[in-house]
Amino acid sequence: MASGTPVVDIHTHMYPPSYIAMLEKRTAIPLIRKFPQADEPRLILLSSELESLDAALRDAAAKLPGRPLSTHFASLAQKLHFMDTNGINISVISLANPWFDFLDPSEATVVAASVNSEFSEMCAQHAGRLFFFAALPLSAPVDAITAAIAHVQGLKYCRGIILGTSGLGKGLDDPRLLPLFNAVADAKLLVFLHPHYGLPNEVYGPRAEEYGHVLPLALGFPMETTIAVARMYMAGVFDQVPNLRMLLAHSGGTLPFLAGRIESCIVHDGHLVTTGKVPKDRRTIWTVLKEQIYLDAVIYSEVGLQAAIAASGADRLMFGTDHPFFPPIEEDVQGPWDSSSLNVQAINEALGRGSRDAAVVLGVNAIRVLNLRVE
Ligand code: 5CU
Repeated sequence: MASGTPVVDIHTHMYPPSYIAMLEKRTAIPLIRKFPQADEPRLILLSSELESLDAALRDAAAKLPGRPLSTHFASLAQKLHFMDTNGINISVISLANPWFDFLDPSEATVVAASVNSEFSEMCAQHAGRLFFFAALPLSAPVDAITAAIAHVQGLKYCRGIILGTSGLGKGLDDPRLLPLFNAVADAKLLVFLHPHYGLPNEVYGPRAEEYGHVLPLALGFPMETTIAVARMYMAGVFDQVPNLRMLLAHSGGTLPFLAGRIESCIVHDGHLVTTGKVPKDRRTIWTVLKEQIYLDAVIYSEVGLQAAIAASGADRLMFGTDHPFFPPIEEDVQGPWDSSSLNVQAINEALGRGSRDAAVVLGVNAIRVLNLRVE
């Protein structure tokens, strides 16, 4: 990393202790479960992990489900240690998936307020090094969600909202979300869009278990993000909420690569064109990418990053690590992580080590866009 360049990690998660305690009590995913054959408890989050969870509950010799719940998920000291060993000056931490999506409406509001306050207090312990994206109680009534937006807007270190793709249960093109998108935009909070639900498990085929987490994480997650944003675009959400600003996880899924195809499908859709839904002066998805969307640089290779740069511009890209997911398997987890250094390497290869553009992506953009200063 170029010396003097502030490095900001905008994609870095935690489950604070109160959230961990909640998952330990659950019997349906997301949950935390101990298995006699492993030292660390297992964190089971994804529907694609259900089959291996069932198998491990039946047979102690079966492969362990989910991922180990290491101290990296819940310990603030560990987050700071990770930052120090990976050359990261500032982190914008966020609750990891699936946020509060699974909570009963009767408890969502109270749990969200408490966890968001917990994030704020963690940031206060390391003022200037930590900021956070809050999460909303999306299963609660709309009035309660609006009140939650006002609550987090008032938290000193909050810089945005982390949001999944399910919205109020029907996706992000749901018209009921418009007042909420307006409220978030008016509060000048950036929406960090992050996947969780992936694609239906059938897509991965009957042998999916043999392939570990590769298909749901490498392909399911990015496609989920791509489809969610394409639905928002097709529904006109970006035009209806012009001051909405979104940061897309994993360099926008496949959006930079597929934007041209989306455009071509729009202008060649006879029904859309003849019913006046493709006006000549519409903002194309390319324009929305350059005006309302930021992308993280969590794509692990120069090729993907070049697509993100071409689509949104280096001034709209921000470094991230996805810590504590993707720990080293064979090296020391207390040392540098290659899931972090691969993203630094991609930035250096795409933009030139030590260049202004590399510095901008590594940290300058995040500081500017998210106002990462403590007044
Ligand atoms: O490994 C995983 O399942 C995940 C996850 O659930 N969320 C995330 O941000 N990255 C990886």
